[in-house]
Amino acid sequence: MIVQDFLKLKSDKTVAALRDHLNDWKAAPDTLREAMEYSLFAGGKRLRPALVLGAAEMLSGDDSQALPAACAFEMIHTYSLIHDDLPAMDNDDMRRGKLSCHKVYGEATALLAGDTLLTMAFEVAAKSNDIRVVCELARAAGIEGMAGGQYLDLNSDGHTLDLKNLQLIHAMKTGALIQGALRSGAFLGGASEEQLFALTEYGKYIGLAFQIADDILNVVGDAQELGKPVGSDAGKAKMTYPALLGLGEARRCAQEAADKAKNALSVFGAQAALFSALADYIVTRSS
Ligand code: GRG
Repeated sequence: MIVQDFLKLKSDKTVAALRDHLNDWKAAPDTLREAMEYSLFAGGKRLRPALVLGAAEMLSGDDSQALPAACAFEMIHTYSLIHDDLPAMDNDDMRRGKLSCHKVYGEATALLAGDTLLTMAFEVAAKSNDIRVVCELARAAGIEGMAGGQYLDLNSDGHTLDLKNLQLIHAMKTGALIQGALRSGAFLGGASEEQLFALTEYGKYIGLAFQIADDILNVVGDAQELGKPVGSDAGKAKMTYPALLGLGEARRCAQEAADKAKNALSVFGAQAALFSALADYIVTRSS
């Protein structure tokens, strides 16, 4: 199966399950639900749920037990995008090719839509009946993960960072959720210690490759394909891989990270062919 087909298959499953979860909350205020659905169903690659489902399937041959965790990771990711676009953070008007949530529903509703997705993600994750998944989600999204990384990133604008600090911010802000998604899929697929370690390493390196590729796309990407304007990082004097190392070296670092990710998969042999191709897709993607 090619990577695009894999992502589409896992995306379709996740979207259907997300709709079921939202329909369960019968007493939800209409406009708040609409704002959550606006961002949740605006498209996107659904990379994090695909990692949860793909890891569980690679290990156990079945991904159905991992569907609640896949939904929970996508809910957290969508909350982060809604909050990141707010004027107090990155102040972006466009996301996934549409107006940002706060541009349509106002700041207070967008803030609450994000808060609600964050909170309800834990109810959904709990449906996996595996406390390790709930802890993994909290750690990935929390102070040593995405929220902590976002704080460091916002407070580094305009300052010169060295490569070590830039990598730390990338690992926390973007890598932690990607790694947590893989580890959750690994738990649900019954991973051995060795398999869990291998998927954790794979997650570390695809997370880095993903963020470097994101930095590069912000310089040379196509706004139409990305669904958001390009050049915004330079406009905000953000420290990124291309800003620090130049485009050529940034591309080399992205490919090096993808190669390390692929090496980490050696314990799985041919079973990991899809995840291996996914590492290459992450650095060559155009959106
Ligand atoms: C608000 C706590 C809080 C955190 C926000 C993830 C994040 C932290 C901000 C998003 C801004 C950004 C551009 C981050 C870099 C990489 C990234 C997460 C890009 C968006 O993820 P994709 O490409 O998005 O997977 P889609 O739309 O495909 O789901």
